[in-house]
Amino acid sequence: MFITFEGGEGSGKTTQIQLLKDALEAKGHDVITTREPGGTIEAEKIRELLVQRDGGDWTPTAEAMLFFTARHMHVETKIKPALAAGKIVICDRFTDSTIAYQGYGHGFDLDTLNAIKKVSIGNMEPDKTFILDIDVTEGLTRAGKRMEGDDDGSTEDRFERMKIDFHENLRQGYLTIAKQNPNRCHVIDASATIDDVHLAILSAI
Ligand code: Z5A
Repeated sequence: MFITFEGGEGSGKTTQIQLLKDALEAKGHDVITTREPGGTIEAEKIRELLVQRDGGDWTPTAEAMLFFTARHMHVETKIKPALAAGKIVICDRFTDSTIAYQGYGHGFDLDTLNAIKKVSIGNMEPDKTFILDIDVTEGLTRAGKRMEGDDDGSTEDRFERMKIDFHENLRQGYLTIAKQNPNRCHVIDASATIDDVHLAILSAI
């Protein structure tokens, strides 16, 4: 089974992925977690170009193709082999992020994005997607809190620094994706406590 987590900044994906992994392993499943952009050596190199503050001033087309180049490598060399070996793969972000961020957020043409997707990964789709939905200000406050703490010295904040309107468009984009894919996508209220969000995810699984 291929499970993805989606949502805006500070929605709690990383926290919930770890809890779900632990719960599935406790039931005897073989689980790997991974993330996008990244997940393989090559894709992590592309991640640096995309998310670092000084990663580069990409045109929208170049940026979209870089996300899908990383995704192609990730799917071919990590996700498909793990699924073939019977593992559950839980991925932090996947194609829905590109549709939401580059498409609904930045206004990149959705038909062009879907054409790039087709060339890059064919019909590869997750079996289940959890969209962690949270009020934009609340999510950004959570993400900001973490940045102020500066515990890891991270400068991966190029997207977090964008304007609030962008984040609102992004949130609505995710809700539209969920409506268009009701069997695959579950919208989870991410403003609840960590434990309650986890229970909602387990019950959907
Ligand atoms: N991007 C893109 O544009 N196009 C694409 O195709 C892809 C990505 C794949 C990197 O993503 C950036 O790339 C991302 C989109 C863009 N933009 N940004 N930023 P990322 O996944 O690496 O980065 P992120 O979205 O910022 O994720 P994050 O910082 O790792 O946040 P998170 O995983 O959603 O949340 P968290 O780390 O689990 O929690 C954040 C804080 O909130 C932390 O202190 C938690 O303890 C706290 N938290 C979590 N849950 C709760 C609850 N329920 N209550 C209270 N506090 C909570």
